[in-house]
Amino acid sequence: MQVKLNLIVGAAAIVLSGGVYAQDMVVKIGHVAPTSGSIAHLGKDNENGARMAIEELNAKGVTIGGKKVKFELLAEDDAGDPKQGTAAAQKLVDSKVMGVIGHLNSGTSIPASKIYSDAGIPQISPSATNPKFTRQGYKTTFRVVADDVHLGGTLGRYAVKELKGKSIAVIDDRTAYGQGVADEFEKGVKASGGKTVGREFTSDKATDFTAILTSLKAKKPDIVFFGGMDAVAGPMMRQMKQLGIDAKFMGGDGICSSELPKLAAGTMADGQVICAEAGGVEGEGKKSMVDFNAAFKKKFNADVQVYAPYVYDAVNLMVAAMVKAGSAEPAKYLPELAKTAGYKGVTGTIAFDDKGDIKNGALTLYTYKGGKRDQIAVVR
Ligand code: ABU
Repeated sequence: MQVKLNLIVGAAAIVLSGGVYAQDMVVKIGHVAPTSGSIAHLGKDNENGARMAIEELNAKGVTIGGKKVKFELLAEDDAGDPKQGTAAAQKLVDSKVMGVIGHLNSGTSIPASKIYSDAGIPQISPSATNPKFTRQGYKTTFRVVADDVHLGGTLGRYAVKELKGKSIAVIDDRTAYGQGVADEFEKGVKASGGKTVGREFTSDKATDFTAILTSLKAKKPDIVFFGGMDAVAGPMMRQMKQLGIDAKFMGGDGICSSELPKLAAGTMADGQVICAEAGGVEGEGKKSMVDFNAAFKKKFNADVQVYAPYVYDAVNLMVAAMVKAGSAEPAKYLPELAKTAGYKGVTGTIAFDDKGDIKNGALTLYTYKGGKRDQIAVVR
């Protein structure tokens, strides 16, 4: 049985039993990602990154404006669906969160950003890469990863200049992310003097790609680029193998997860896949990421998928802005958040530009060997 002991010290009542002192301030931070559906493994990865940050902050003890703070994580599932995304955003606004980390998808982050902007609540996405997210003129919208212009363009150039692709096919899932990154990839291919031989599309819920793959097979692609997520990419690779399409498989950050080899069910050859995470660390910065990955594995008994460390940094830099401002009130700490520069996170040094985008964001190119991600290079 919990025994409560109330002490009167001056004017402040202190409750010793529950770990929350009466003079503490509770600060709610929202997190939104799809923790149900086909990319729930990615949503849970993001949510765990937020959980880890919040638990560490509470264990360490943070004081804002002279008050000891207890952070509470309000985690919502938007299932990667734009309508559920706006409903989750409204729920968090109504719950009086002081800031939001998320959403995971561009297709949910973009419509939700209007709701947060109208409510004056800062939102940092750790993974939504569609450029529109930060180009709507909202002062509340931030992103700690590079965008699809950088991601798709770099992969397009890589396909032509490094992989020497001569016959490049492109597929996208018609989402804000998938279509956007595929468009940027095509631009990158063409700007490098390369050629695309076909463009097909599917959906983020499709499981049968026979028709589009059969159509592309006739064009003898040496590279297939897919704009979409790993849950679709895995079965697509399986069907490519069944149809005898012997091509490199490329994609953006949406396919670049630890889970992809499992989703491809043994059909992925070493070095066949090239993808890019929309961030990365080099040199001395690597240690912090390696340490984070080890701590995450120990805590959750799971490998980082892609973006847990970026979520972790997003929570911490939001709190750093609150501490600097001496207030967790959105209107008070938002100017400090916008001024973020030289913030040393586990994902590198973070500074925001005037749109709320990361300045000089990095990309990490990966392939897979022996069923594990294998880093090729960090590029800017
Ligand atoms: N950036 C890949 C996954 C999230 C998204 O932008 O939809």
